[in-house]
Amino acid sequence: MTTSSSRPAERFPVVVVGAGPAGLTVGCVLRAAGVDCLVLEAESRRSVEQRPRAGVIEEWAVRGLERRGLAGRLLERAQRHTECEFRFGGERYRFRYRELTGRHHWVYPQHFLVTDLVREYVDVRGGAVRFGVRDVRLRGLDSERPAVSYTCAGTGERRVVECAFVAGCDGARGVTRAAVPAGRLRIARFDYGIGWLALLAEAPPSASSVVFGMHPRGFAGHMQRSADVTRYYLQCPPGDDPANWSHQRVWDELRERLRAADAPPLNEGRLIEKRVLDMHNYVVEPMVSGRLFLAGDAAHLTAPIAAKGMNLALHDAFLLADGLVARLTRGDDGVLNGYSDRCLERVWDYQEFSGWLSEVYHGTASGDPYRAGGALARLRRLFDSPVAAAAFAEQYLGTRTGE
Ligand code: RFL
Repeated sequence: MTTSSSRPAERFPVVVVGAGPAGLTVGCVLRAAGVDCLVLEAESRRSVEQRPRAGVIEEWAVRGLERRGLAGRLLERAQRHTECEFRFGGERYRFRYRELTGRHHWVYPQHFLVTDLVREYVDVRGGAVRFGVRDVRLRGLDSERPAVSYTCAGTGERRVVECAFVAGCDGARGVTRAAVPAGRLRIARFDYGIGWLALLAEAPPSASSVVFGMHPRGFAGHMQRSADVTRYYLQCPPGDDPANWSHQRVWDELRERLRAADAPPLNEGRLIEKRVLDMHNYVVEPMVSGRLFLAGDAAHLTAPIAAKGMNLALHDAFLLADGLVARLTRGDDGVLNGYSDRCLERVWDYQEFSGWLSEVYHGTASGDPYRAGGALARLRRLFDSPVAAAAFAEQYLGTRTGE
């Protein structure tokens, strides 16, 4: 590889690009198995530890983290959720999935998990990481010794790392996927044509569970994050400007769309995050090219409609890390060979569920009476058909397949 670096190339068996939930989990598992790796992250440690995003973690994912010694603080601090609530037609309908299945959800803010994983990888397991890197480039992915180069934060020096495998865990806007030669990957995309105003309010939760509000003005969601921070969503036009949503307008819309008989009033608070997310999905197939293995949002995006993205990132990370450990410590290629197919099975299952749920959330406000009628039929079925309720619970909780 040609480079302006005067230093000789470093060597690590694995280079992980991206210190999100996927990359850090891979790094922690490799370190525990005695496999050296280098994590390259574009942002600072402080920035990744403070980036609020997901909150809902499925039970199997927490068990997977626990088995790998990564769930200690999560189990101490996360909330256990046993039901969710749908509001439509001015009424409240509680869906008690714990009673139906014996299973629950965990709620733990993603940046708490990332903070725990950074601490475990760097401070406890002594893993190597470079924060603030720029211009990461991949070469030789089809050879036995790929190389990753990057520019160091601060010094601006260009460095090269040779490795046996690259884990592309750099999220939806990363660079690893783009390093694959044209024509190797198929990217399936779906755009819902819907926006969500994602809000974080400095206010205690206003209900004891997740609440989904289906209203002719648009979907609204309420999700606990911690004792004094609550996430809310408001359906809005895609590409809408958050500046169009004043404090007053946000709270008026939330109150209207989440209004229901006997519902407690919303706890209003300062809005500490306000951004518009355009709801779209993609799936990259296969998730492997040569010595590059994609994981998490780098390989597939699921709009936060069904709260599945981080769960999928963890599922990929468990399989990828186990596969790399088997290959690098025992010469066993079995898990790595099946990696893409096994991940994609769960990815497509969750993608399909997101589409189904999107129609439930957004059909009422579509302006199309046919879609609105169908959405209402789906909702009613959840509460008057035990078979439909069981099927929904299975997909909502992600319990169909194990880790
Ligand atoms: P991440 O978390 O995006 O991490 C990727 C990391 O790579 C870094 N990076 C680079 N590093 C080096 N060089 C480059 N060129 C780089 N480019 C990027 C980034 O800085 C970052 O640190 O991907 P990962 O690990 O795959 O994890 C995916 C999850 O973050 C994502 O799926 C979830 O946040 C989605 N999601 C939810 N998922 C759930 O399972 N449950 C939820 O409740 C849930 N809620 C949400 C969500 C996503 C949201 N947003 C913001 C889209 C709520 C929201 C609002």
